[in-house]
Amino acid sequence: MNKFRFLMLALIATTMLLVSCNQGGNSSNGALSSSAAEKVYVAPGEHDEFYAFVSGGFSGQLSVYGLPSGRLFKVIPVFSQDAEKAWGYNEETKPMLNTSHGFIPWDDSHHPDISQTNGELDGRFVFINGNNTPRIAKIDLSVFETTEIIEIPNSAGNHSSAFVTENTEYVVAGTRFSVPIPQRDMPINEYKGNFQGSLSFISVDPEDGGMDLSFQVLMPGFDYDLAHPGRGASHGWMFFSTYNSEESHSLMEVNASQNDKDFIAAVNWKKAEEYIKEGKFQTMPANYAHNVYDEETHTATSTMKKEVRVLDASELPGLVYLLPTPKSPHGCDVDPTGEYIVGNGKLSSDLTVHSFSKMIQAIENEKFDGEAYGIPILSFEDVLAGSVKQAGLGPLHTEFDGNGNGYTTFFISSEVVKWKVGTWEVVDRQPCYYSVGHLMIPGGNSRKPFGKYVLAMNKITKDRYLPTGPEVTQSAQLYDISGEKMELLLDFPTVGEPHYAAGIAADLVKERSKKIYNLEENKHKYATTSDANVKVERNGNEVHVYMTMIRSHFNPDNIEGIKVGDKVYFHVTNLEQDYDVPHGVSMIGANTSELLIMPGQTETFVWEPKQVGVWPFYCTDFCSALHQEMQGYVRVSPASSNIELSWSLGED
Ligand code: RUQ
Ligand code: CUA
Repeated sequence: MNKFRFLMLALIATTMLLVSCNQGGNSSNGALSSSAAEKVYVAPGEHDEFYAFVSGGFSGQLSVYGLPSGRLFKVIPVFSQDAEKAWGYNEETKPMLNTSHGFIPWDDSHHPDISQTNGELDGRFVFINGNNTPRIAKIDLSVFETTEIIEIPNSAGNHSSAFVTENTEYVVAGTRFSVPIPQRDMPINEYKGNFQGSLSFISVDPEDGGMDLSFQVLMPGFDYDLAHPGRGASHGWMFFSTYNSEESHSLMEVNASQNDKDFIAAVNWKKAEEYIKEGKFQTMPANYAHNVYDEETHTATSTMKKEVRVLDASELPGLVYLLPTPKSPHGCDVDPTGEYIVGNGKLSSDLTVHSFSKMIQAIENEKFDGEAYGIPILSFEDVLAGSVKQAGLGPLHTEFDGNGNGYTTFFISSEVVKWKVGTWEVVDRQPCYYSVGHLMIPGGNSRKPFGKYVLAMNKITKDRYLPTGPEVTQSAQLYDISGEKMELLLDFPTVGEPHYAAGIAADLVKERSKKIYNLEENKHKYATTSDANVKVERNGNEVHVYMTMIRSHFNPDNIEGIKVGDKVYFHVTNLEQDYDVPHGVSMIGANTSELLIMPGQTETFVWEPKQVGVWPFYCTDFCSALHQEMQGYVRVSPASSNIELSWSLGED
C-alpha cells in the first residue's frame, strides 16, 4: 500500500512535468507583448529599481541582480571558495571557512533574508544559511562582502534558516535533520524518541551587527523545514514547518508521508528570553566556530566557542505549541499583518492558513488536542483561518504583495497562483517554466512589501535556453503583479540553483555603498601604506614581501635572493584611493588564486617556488592603459645559493 501510494505520486509528478514542458514548447516565448519588453528595459546607463539577492543553492554563494532587468552585478562569495575574489584562498579570508570540522570550502546556501527595523527592510545586512555544515553568514551591504559566519552546533542540514525577526533581534536557524544531541555513537534504528531537533536563535548586535548564538530550543526528532517570523501582533513568535513527525530514519519518501498531518511549531521567543533570564536553561558543552572579518585589519579571525545555552521545549510550558498542518508542509509563510500563517503541504492541493489570534485564544483556553513529548498540540479546527482550496499541485512557498494578496508556487503543476487573503479565493494563475520552487516579492517577508514584481525561481528549464550540454541553466522568471492579472515579463539565467531570494528597493542600499577603504585606516599587520616602507624580509626560509601597487606598477617589481624551498608571503597593498580601481596580482606556479585588492586594502598570498629561474608576476585586473606593463620578476636561486636578498623598482 505504501509503495503503491508513493509510485502513484511519482507518476503524477512525472506526468505533470511532461505536460507542462510540452505546453512550454508549443506556446514558447512568442506571446510576450512589446509592453513586457519595455517593462524590463533599463536603458544603458540607467539603474534598476530593485536589488535581488538570489541564493546560489549548491554554489554556496549569493548573487546580486537588478530588477526588472535581470542583470547580474556580482556573485558574493559566502560559503564556497571563489578564485575570482580570492575568497578562501588568500590568508586573510581562509579563517572565514573554518568550522569544528576544519576548513570547509563549500556549502549549500538556500535562504537569504534582509535585516529589518520595525518590520521593514533596512538594507544593512543580508543573512544566509549554509545547510551542509550548519552555518549562518552575514553579508554587509555597505561593501557587499561576507563579514561574519557562525557555525551552528547541535544542527544538521541547517535548512529552516536564515530568517530575521522584526527588528533583527535574532536570525533564526532550524535544523532539518534531527540527530543525537549531543552527538554520540548510537544505532540509527533507535532514532525514535532519542534523536532531537534544535532551533537556534542568533542575536544580532543593534550597533555593530555582531552575531552571537544566544540560545537553542531543543525539540522532538522531527525535520524542521522552513520558518518565518511573526510580525505586528505576532512579533515575538517564530513559526517553523515540520515534516517527518513519524520520526522515521529510512525510505523517507514513504515512511515520512504516513501521518495525515505534521505540524507548524510556534515558538514564543519572548517567553524563551524570560526563561533565559530566570536561568531555566542548561549550558551544554559544544564546539563551533565564530568567524569575523575585520574591515580595519582586512583580516578574518576564527574563534572556537565551547558552550551553548539550551532550553528544553518538553519541559518549559508556554515555549512551543504545535499547529497540525496537513501533508508534510514545506513552506511556512506569514502575511504582512502577522495574523496569517500559511503552511503548504507538499502532498496536498489545499493551502492551510492558520490564524494567530485564534491560536492565542486556544492557548488561553488551554484547549489542546494531545501533546508530543510534552509540547501541547492545538486542535486543527481551533486555529484554522481558512484554506485555499484545490489551488494546484505540490504547493511550496507563499509571498505577499501588501495589497491583500498571497502568491503561492506549485512545483508539480508548475505555476504561481494568486489568491485573496481572507476570502481564500484563487484570483489568477500563471504557468512557470518549469518546476518552480521559491518565489520572491521585494520586501515580501516584511510588514511593507514593495509589491510590483514577483520573481519565480525554477528548478528545471528544459527548452527555455540554448542547450549547454546535459545541464541547462537554472532560471528565474519575473512577473509584473501591479495589475489584476500577473504578466510574465522576463526569463533570466541564474548562478547555481536559485533557492530563494530577497529583494529591496535599490535606494535603501545604494547610498550606503562604500567606494574605497581609507588607506590611513588600514590596520593590516603587513600593510605597506607608503612606498617608503616597501621591503623584503627573511626569517629562516620564510620570506615576507611588503609590496604596494598603484597605476601602473608594483613596488618592488624586481626581487632577487629567493631560494627553492622558501615560503614567500606576498603582502600586497593597493595604494589607490579612487573608486573602482582594484588591482590584481598573480604569480606563476603559486598554488592558490590571484588576489583582487580593493583601493586601500591589503591581501596576502603564499608562493613556494619549486624551480630555479626568473619568474614573472603581473596585475590581473585591467586597471589602466598601461595595465599590461604592470608586471615584475622574482629571481629564484638554488636552495644552496648565497645570493643576498634585494629588491628594487626602476633601477638598472
Ligand atoms: S527550499 S523549494 Cu531549500 Cu527553501 Cu523550498
Ligand atoms: Cu593594475 Cu592592472
